[in-house]
Amino acid sequence: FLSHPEDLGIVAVGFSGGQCKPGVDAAPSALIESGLLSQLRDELNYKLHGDDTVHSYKDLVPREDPPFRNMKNPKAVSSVTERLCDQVYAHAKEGRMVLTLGGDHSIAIGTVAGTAKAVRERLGREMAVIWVDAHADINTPETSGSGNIHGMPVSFITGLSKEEKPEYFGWLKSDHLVNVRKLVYIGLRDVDPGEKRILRENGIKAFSMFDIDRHGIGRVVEMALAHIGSDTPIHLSFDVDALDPMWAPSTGTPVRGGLTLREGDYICESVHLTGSLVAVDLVEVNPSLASEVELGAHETVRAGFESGIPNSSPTRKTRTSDGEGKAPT
Ligand code: Z70
Ligand code: MN
Ligand code: MN
Ligand code: MN
Repeated sequence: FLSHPEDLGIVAVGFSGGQCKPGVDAAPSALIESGLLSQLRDELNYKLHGDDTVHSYKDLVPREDPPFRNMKNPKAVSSVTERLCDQVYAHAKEGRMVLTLGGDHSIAIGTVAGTAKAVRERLGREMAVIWVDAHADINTPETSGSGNIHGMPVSFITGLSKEEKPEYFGWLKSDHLVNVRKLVYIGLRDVDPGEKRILRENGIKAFSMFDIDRHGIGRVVEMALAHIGSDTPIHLSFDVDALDPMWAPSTGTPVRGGLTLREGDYICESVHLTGSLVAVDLVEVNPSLASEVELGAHETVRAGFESGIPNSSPTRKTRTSDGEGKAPT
């Protein structure tokens, strides 16, 4: 689906307003300082587009931003994701894969909206989303107990949450949205009661840690891809808290009993191998939240680094002599 498989659009989002803990806005710089972009450029031979600067979107964050329908920082998150949607759309419209470095998971409202719209326009088809996370992030403003928008992005991008007012996500139109039948979760283990009801009532496909224990990661990814259907563009939204805190302790809401580093890598590698991957988000890395695990922040950045790169799959290395990447089959 990519007209330029060797080109990669990079968007670095230093934004943390979708939740309450500072520090997740520092993740893009930490990932870049640890060498993520230079590895993509120099070792994996991607041509990077977009600047190396981290966007803070300070101009979009209003001084006064009282809760609206129970959402915290609603205007800030709405206007940042609206801008981000345009940035991601601009890359995707050119036929590039897009890698977005978050930031908390609320930013996926913008990234998914941007790719969904570009995929509709370029390819005339609906996109699928694979959401790798300990959490379902599908609360509506009304079911959310916390009011944190990083627990709600999936409800907005599927149209389960709706709002007319443009300053409160009313900018989301039907061409930004993803069908609930094209959504699949991997890694769930901390889902709110209201979210369980939403998943059940909408028949949303979800592979929890229980399913991974039962079937193994290989079979789970196979079933997830079968659910999406072949020949469907895929947006992979990867919350680093899907990984077990042993591998990724520096995140706002660590939940024990998660994916091993290899299982996380395996998901990314397998999805990339399909040749249908059009965008990746890497979110919720919080370098400032160290833990009792030695070098927690450093390890989390490294883990995010490994899982965030659409790399190490054989297709990346399949190149023709003139340097053009061959479309994966
Ligand atoms: C809870 C909520 C969440 C990440 C926590 C938690 C959501 N379901 N997501 N950490 N990454 O507040 O809605
Ligand atoms: Mn090209
Ligand atoms: Mn999440
Ligand atoms: Mn999460």
